[in-house]
Amino acid sequence: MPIARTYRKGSAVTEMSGAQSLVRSLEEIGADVVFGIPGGAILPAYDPLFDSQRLRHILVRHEQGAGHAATGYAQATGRVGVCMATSGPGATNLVTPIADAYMDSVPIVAITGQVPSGAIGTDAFQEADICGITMPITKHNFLVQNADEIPRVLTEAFHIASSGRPGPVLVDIAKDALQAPTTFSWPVEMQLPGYRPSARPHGKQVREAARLIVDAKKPVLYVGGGVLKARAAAELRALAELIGAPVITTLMARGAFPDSHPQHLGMPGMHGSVAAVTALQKCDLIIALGTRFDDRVTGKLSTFAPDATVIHADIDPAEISKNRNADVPIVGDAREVIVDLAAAVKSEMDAGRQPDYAGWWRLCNDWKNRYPLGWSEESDGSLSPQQVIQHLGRIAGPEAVYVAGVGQHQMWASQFISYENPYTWINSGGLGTMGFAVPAAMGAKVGRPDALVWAIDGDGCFQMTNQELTTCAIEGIPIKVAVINNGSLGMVRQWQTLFYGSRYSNTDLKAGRTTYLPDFVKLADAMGCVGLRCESADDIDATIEKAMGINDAPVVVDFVVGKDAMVWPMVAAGTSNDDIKVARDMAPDFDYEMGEVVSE
Ligand SMILES: Cc1ncc(C[n+]2csc(CCOP(=O)(O)OP(=O)(O)O)c2C)c(N)n1
Repeated sequence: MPIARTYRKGSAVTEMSGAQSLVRSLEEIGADVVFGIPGGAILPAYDPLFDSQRLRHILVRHEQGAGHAATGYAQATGRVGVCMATSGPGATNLVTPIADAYMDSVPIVAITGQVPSGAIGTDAFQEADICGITMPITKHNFLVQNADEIPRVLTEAFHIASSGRPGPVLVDIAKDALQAPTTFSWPVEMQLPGYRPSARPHGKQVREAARLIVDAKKPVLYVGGGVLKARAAAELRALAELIGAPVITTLMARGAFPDSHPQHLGMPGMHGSVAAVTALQKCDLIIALGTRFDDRVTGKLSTFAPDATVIHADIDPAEISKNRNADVPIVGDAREVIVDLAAAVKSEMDAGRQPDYAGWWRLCNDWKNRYPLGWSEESDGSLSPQQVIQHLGRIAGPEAVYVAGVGQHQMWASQFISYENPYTWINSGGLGTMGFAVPAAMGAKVGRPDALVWAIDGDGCFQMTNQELTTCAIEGIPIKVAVINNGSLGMVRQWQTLFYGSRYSNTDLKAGRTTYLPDFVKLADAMGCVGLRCESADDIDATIEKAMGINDAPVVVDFVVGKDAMVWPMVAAGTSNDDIKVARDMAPDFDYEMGEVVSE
């Protein structure tokens, strides 16, 4: 978000406290929502916040919820999410969501109170060196001990969070700085001499990339979350259709390219589609856009895409050649890169150099048709989690926003819902944070109140942060939650089945009990939500439709599903993508069709 646009020019210099200056700065920057919990050190800020007409404060039940809500808000809207906490335990409760936002490059600003400046370093009550603690998990952090600095630091924090490669910024403000008298005028000038993220790609590199694209026989567009951050879905589609190459979207990029598009092969990686994983593995050219060759995508790195030349475009130069050497590195904003690349490819085509991928498409389409995503029914007749999620996606539709927790349900939600639009899929990709879904869905719904927001959560994840449903009920945030309740820590159980001889050490959440424990319907009711339960395939659609009809309260649907379902395909951790399995001990049969790709 270009912060400068939100400046209101010409305000007079006004005397006020540091705390008032903080609230005014947030208002002037254009923030509209703060998720947080007060406490001693941040208390001065809560007093003027009480009077603000432009800032809505949402009182969460746990600071982790505030942080994930800020992330959900940012991911759904493209604006900076804001969370606030007191010093010590308030601040340390933000550590997980800050790390989560850092891994997924999400622009959030976390504001924490700090003990008075004279007490810093004395082990004062509720003192924690949150700047030190969050140094490696923030894009930048500030310790403010002088009230006069508050407007400038806030301006810089929002700018750093949202520009270049987005990320979390922490602003820790000593209590005495909040209480001290200061003057306020707006706008303020930023002092960031060393911070100049470069958005414009280098023309020579782009032309080189275009030449490789038209010469390639087996290219793949490997699209990551950076394309969504750059708001470049439309430009991506134009480029993809111009080139005509297969497209794969990572877990962080689901929705950046329509799932229904014939050029889409699906998601790569550990639980990616056979077509996407194999195309990446067998291609001769990777066009990587806003993506980082994460280990979950590459599998065993030394065996990844052995024949591929790599074009790697990213706004963060540190990503280029970090994991896989880039033959053509392009540093720049994904939207600018895509637009320039399309123009350069067009020039090549106009000069008579037409790409020809017909042979490659025969292979890709064959993999796509031969190995579609699917599942087998539960042997004990219980509800299939994949079926629940697929029906939810069909009924809620492609305009809804889906927010997942972490585990099997997250992978199924990525696989079995058809994402047709950008910003309709929000999840914790890099950190894999259980407990993400409910608070992130709350933040998404606050940011986009008109959107239908469904959290798809596991029963393990749900038990980590469901208390934010009370926040949702009180604050009028009617999210819907589908708890995919398999009674276990399913993803860990799956690994125990496959790699630990089915020894289920500490993954049975009910320790063998057959009762509902906890009873999610009663729990929902206790938190001011409507609770529903579905245990049979015949009731899936009616239950979802019933939930869809309730819009004056949050809804929790307890889908009681079988515990033995597994996520397939799978590339086991540390193994090569060549060893992808479509089911237990079942590898796809590639032998018949590989060989030289020749176009007719
Ligand atoms: C905070 C945190 N703790 C532990 C893990 C390790 N972990 C990954 S998936 C998973 C199980 C999740 O269980 P559940 O929410 O029930 O989802 P399911 O896999 O059954 O769909 C665990 C424990 C994690 N990712 N995050």
